[in-house]
Amino acid sequence: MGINFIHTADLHLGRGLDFYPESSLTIYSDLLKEIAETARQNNVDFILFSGDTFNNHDVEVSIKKLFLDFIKELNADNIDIYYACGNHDYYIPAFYRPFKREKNFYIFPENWHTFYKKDLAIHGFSFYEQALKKRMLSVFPTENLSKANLFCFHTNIEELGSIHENYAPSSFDEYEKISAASYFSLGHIHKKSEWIKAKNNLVYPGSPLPTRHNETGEKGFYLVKLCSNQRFEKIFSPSVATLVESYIDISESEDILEVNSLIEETVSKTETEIKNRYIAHNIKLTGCVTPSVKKEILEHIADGYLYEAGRIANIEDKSLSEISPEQIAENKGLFETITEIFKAMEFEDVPLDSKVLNEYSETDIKDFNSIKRDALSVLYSMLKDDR
Ligand SMILES: [Mn+2]
Repeated sequence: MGINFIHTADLHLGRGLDFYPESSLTIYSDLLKEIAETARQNNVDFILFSGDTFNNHDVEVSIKKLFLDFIKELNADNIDIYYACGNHDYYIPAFYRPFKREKNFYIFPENWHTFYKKDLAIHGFSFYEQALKKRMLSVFPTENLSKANLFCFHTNIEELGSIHENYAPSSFDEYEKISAASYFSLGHIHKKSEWIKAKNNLVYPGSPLPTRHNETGEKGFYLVKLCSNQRFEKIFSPSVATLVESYIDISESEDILEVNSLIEETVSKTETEIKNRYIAHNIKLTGCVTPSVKKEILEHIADGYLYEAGRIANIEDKSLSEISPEQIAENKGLFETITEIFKAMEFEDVPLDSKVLNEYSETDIKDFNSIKRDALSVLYSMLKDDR
C-alpha cells in the first residue's frame, strides 16, 4: 500500500544548546527545515513526534512560531503530524491550542488512542503530567491491533539502565507480548538505539541535535517505509549537526600553546573529513604530561582559553601527570605530608560551594581520586619550581 513516514523525538526545542549558546534559534529553525525538506522529497504521508519535542512550556514564542509554521508548511503538502507528549512537553491545553487549530496536527490523548492512516493503525498516548509512572504498554487494548501497526510514545525501557528518568516505564517482555508485527517509534533516550523483540521493531531515533556536551554519536531521524508484506524498512537521515569525539595524546607537549596547536590540527582535520552545517567537537586530552603542563591545562580549561573563538569545542582533560603521588612523596618533609593528606581525603570531607557542586554534578567526572591527583600535581608544580 506504500506508506512512508518520518520518526523523530527529543528535539527539546527551546533548550539552550551547550555547543551553540548564541545561535540555538537558527539551529532549531534549520533542523525543522531539514525535516520538512526530507518529508517533501520523499513524499512522506506523515511525521511522528515521540515526545519531548519542546524543552518545556515556557519556551519563547518565537520557538512555538517555528513549529506552527512547520505544521502549516507541511499541511500545504498534505503531510500529517502525529504528536505524543513526553515528560518535558506534557499536555496542557493552553500550550497546544495554536497547534491544535491546524487540521493536520493530531495529538495523542492521555489514554491509548488509535488514529488510522490508509490501512495503518497508529497507536499512542501522551504524558499529562511530568512524572508519569504508569506502565502504559501493559494496559494497551490489544483488540485495537490491526493488520499493520505503528506505536508512538515516550517511555523508558527499564533494561537499558539509562541515565534518563524512569517515566512511563516499559520492559522488553511487554513488547514481546504484542503479537502483530509492529514498529515502535519511541522517544526519551537521547542516543539512537534499536532492538528487535519477537516480530517488533523498537526504535529510539535519539535527539537530532547534540543538546549536551556528552551527546556524541549519530544525530538525525528515521525515514521509514512500510512495505507490502508488513515489513518496515528504515533509513537514518543525518541532521544538520554532528558532534565529533576525538582523543588527543598530549604527552609530547611542553606547554599550553603546543596543546592548543594539537587541538587546532584535530579540529581542522575533522572539518575536512566531515561535511555538515554545524560541527561540534568533544575533545579529550590523554597521555602523560609534566606537572607544570598539567597546571596550565587545568587553569586554561577553566578560563575557556582552549575554546578557540569561532570553533565550537568542549575540551576534557583526561591526561595524567608524569610524576605520581608516590614520587612526590619521596621529596619527604612538606611534600610527603601533603601527599598523605590528599590520599586520606574523602569527597564528603571537602567543603565545596554550591556553584562548584553544581558544575560537578553536571559533568561526567565521577572519579574523585583523579581530581585529587590533578590537584596534587598542580600544587607540586607551584611549590617546586614551575611558578
Ligand atoms: Mn524525556
